Amino acid sequence: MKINLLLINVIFVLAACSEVKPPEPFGPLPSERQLAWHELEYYMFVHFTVNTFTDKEWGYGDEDPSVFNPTELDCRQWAQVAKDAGMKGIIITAKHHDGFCLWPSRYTEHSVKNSAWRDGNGDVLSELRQACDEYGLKMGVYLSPWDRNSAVYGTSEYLTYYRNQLRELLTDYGEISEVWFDGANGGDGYYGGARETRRIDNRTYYDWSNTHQIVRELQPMAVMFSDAGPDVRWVGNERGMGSLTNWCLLNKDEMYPGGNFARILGAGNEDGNYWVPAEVDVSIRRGWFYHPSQDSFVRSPENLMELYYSSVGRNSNLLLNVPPERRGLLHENDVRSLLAFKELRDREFENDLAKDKKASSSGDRGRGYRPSNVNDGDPETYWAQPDGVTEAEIVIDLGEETEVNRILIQEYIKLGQRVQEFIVEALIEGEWKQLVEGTTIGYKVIRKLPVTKTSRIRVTVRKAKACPLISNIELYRAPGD
Ligand code: FUL
Repeated sequence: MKINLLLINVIFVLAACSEVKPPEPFGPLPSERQLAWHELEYYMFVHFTVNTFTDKEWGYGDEDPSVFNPTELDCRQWAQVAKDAGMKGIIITAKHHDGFCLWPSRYTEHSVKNSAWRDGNGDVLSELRQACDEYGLKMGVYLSPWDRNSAVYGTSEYLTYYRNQLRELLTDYGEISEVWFDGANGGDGYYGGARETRRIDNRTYYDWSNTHQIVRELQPMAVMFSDAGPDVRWVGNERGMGSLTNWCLLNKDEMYPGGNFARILGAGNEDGNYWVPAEVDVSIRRGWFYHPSQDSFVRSPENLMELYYSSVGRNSNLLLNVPPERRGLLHENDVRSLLAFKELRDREFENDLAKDKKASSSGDRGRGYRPSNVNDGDPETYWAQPDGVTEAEIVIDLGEETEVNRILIQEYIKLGQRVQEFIVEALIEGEWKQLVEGTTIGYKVIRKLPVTKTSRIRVTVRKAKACPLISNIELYRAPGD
């Protein structure tokens, strides 16, 4: 009996020793809150304030609060549309540069409490909170650092005011998933009646590191966006263009919101020492706010599809702005386009041709890291190479001649972003033909391929910073080319 037990123990110990060691993390890693953010991929931006009623993009700060009077405001309509469009959340301009607050802030009179809407008893933020909860959406807030209404803007007193408002937003409205710190800063404004130009030093004025602490303390899972992170970075343009080479890494120590870094922000820094992935913010219309004159200039579903490829398809998240109109509803043209885009997208990625097909590779790390991990539908499993091996190829055998024209690839980013160069090839009449040459992968890339009939697709990582870890490969035949 004793001998048998001993034997069993020995077998267990031996089995444990033969377990393949997981790869070591490489370079900066995403935090838990950043990982959750990556998975959101696509969500709605809502620009709404007095500008909606004054037909402006940047309010001067001297608006009479009573102009804010949406006659049919219904945040549930926004949430319903976001949900039906496949978006995962809504980020709202709680306060834009005009200083008008969509919630009844205790620290200013320039807010909904002095508007005609709901006789001054309304609170857009709490209505949005309820709607997001009802539809299972995340909620984020944009709190403009620049405030053209505040009499104290430009002095140190303003910082206290700004932080008090931030605390209100982060305390009174449930779980906030993202806090958006805009980069536009300083210039002319009403400033409590002074009507003058006030300049601040972007670098020092806001004492950002202490402002960030407030967010960490009150909403530990919220990511903070700005030109320079700390958690999510601007992509460097408002045209919806993610960069083909896109590192989730940034040397952000020398950067600050409103600085002149657009050139760097697209690609990030290959040798960056922080994980700060890119978010693409872009509007469905020409302006950020609603203007009746733009009703017929709403992006088409096809155009939105292109935006999706140039953002989510390039290792970025897509924050698509859909501005409510004066009733306080999303305009029917925008809604139509968004929902048609959802249908297009569903058709585009309807049938993953790689799913569960035979995958084989030039080599792998061993048990637990086999090529079949790339198409098992489990984001937690990945195909990995032994330490030190930075080139690798994997072949997906489609079983029969099949038309493909899209490929989606994901790295297992929990252990760092590694791939520097990759190619995709198809086997055609016995020869490998190159379809795509790429650089970074990161959380996700989706690339269009020429329509190709083939039985095998090969993905080769040509260069990586450390052994590549690929968690997912999908293949599609999207309609058209
Ligand atoms: C910019 C602002 O000045 C625009 O009004 C808009 O809010 C955009 C998202 O960010 O910096």
